[in-house]
Amino acid sequence: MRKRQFLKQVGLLGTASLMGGIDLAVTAPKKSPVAAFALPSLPYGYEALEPSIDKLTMQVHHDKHHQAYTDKLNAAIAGTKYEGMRIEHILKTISANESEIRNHGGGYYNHALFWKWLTPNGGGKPSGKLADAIAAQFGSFEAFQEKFGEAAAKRFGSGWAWLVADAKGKLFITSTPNQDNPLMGFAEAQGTPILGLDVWEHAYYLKYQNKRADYIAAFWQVVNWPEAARQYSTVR
Ligand code: MN3
Repeated sequence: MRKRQFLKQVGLLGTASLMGGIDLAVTAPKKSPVAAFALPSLPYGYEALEPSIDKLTMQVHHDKHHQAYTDKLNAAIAGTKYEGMRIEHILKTISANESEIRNHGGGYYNHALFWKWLTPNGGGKPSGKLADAIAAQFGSFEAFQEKFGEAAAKRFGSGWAWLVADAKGKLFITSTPNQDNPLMGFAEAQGTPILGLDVWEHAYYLKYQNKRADYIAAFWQVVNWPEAARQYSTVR
């Protein structure tokens, strides 16, 4: 491995000298520290999603749970081939038995998306291409909501419900256990997450206790449809 890296560096130096006039002492690759993943800040206040999602849940969920996933992901990739890789690439690359990165990398990524999929001015229905695709695939927005809610309600134990787009932009609904997501090659179905709902008890237990169905109903009041549409626009 060391030797391959060395040859790679020699190769880079060779290219640089061919480009002409570049000071090799300056362009020679340096061993610089790789930036670790950082906890993304919430795009709104902890209390902003009240009464759908309560302040204390948001505080603990973001500051404690998401922070822990972030820290443990950084610890798991330190010194490995994954260091410096984009998170999407890491999740697409790992195998099912790389459980530290699977759990904490999934947790880091899923929550980073989740905060953006919620907004105090949310709710309603999507518009534009995403609305058309939902109607084409599920018959109506209401039929989609029902099917998505069912996936969220039926996920046994901890996990996520997802609206996903395949490479051709075709939508489907799936759910994953724990912190898995549809980027992972070993997930039941692969694609780009367009909307996701965290159904771990830590996401709703303080306010809703065992009533996951009430939490799912409240989720629709704070969904950030423009963000889901933006995510969908990256697919095709
Ligand atoms: Mn969570």
